Amino acid sequence: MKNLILLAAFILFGISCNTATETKETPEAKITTITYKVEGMTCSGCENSVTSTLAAISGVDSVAASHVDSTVYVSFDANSVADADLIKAIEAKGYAVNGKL
Ligand SMILES: [Cu+2]
Repeated sequence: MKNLILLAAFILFGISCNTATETKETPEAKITTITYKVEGMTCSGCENSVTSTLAAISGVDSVAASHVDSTVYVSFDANSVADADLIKAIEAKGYAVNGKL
């Protein structure tokens, strides 16, 4: 009988441990929008290059680039991707990020 109580205690302990891990909260999306000042875009091809590069990054929601205004608007989940990574990706394409609007 004592063994049975011990066994029951172990089972209960196991169940409570499982529920503890299952109810772990997943972080909610923290949608952030930034408009970068980007130098070096001269045509719609440049806009497409920047747009497709950023859109391919996980966590990026939407992108709008304009070579006329020298701006790149990005909407993203700040819990998935960092602002600095977006800047790095733009600069890796050969354009210069000159701050934000
Ligand atoms: Cu171009």
